[in-house]
Amino acid sequence: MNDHCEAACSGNTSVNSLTDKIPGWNEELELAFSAYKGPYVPGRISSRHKTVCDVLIPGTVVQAGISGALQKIGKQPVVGDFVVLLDQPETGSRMVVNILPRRTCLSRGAAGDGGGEQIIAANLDTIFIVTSVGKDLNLRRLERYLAIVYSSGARPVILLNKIDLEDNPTQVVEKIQSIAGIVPVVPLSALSKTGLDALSPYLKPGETVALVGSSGVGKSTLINSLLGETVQKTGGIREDDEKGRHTTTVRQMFPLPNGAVLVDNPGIREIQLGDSAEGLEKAFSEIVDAARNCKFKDCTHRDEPGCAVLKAVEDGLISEERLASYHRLTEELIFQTKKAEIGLKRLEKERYKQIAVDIKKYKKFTGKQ
Ligand SMILES: Nc1nc2c(ncn2[C@@H]2O[C@H](COP(=O)(O)OP(=O)(O)O)[C@@H](O)[C@H]2O)c(=O)[nH]1
Ligand SMILES: [Mg+2]
Ligand SMILES: [Zn+2]
Repeated sequence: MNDHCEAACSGNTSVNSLTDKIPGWNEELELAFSAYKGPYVPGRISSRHKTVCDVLIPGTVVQAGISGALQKIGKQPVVGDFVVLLDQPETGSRMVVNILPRRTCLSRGAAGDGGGEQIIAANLDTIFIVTSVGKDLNLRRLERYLAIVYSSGARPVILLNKIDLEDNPTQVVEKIQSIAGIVPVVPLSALSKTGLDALSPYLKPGETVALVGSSGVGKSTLINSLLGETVQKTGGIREDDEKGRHTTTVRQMFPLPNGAVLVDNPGIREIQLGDSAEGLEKAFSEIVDAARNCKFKDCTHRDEPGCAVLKAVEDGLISEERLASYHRLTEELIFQTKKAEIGLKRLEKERYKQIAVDIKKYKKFTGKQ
């Protein structure tokens, strides 16, 4: 065996063995990680606490701190991140020293105060938007979720849970499908474990799937059913409330036996639309398509002459509710963007103020006026 072949072969073995041990690990990550030699090991963040992370490394889960250098440049590892760990057995300390390139990012929009986006989970392949029959079902809320999920880069799938409580689930699915476009809508019952098979295409080995949706729709029940054991408390316990007394773990990864991973509640509840312009366009693709034929390029589809969207509404091709929802979310997006800009300006002002205070202190200290 020549050197070249040996290197190539051992490279392959290491990819294969790591894909088994770190769910979602692939050749791209392997390549990115190959720059690290010595006491470094690859891992994946399975849970994030204030100053430490739980990190899945081949064979086990360990706790690790976050290197000062990473913190200094404002890079924060989040659940789902593939990371480089510095393992120092002599001191028993482990440190996350770098984050490997992210495939997808779920972020809190460029929210008002201070500006800048905050990433809350990374490398999600699919996001299950969970809703349930009955009073939780809210098409407008689903449209919002869709826009946010689209902008993350992950594939959205809508799950209609608790169909055991519904006489005509097909009708409800059709209703949801009317706003979901090409996004699949899967009816199921997490409690009685019916319809779960339809989820298997999204739960293949190496796939990372997060569940989002209002409290009480059955996310934890579904995780328990898919895992075949009770790992999550269910039934109105506010385990998804970061401030709640019952907080156990937030944004945690649960590996399935086949090598797929589930992430419960990545905190989408507090997400603003932020900079989801692209997501909004995908969630309302039929409106965007129709708008190509509007007379004016900057048509707002409210009362302009020659508006192809209004014409489509008139012809019954697009519902009035859909257009109203599009208008509402677009306005929200504009508002959030403005708020973020104001936040940034204020932050700048505060920085200058601080500099002025520092200069004053310095002058006082040196006795200069
Ligand atoms: N009838 C019925 N109840 C369900 C189903 N899935 C969950 N539930 C119930 O809905 C309640 C909330 O479920 P939970 O999993 O805690 O919701 P989460 O807040 O989204 O995690 C619990 O009482 C569950 O037993 C289902 O498929 N059918
Ligand atoms: Mg729950
Ligand atoms: Zn128009």
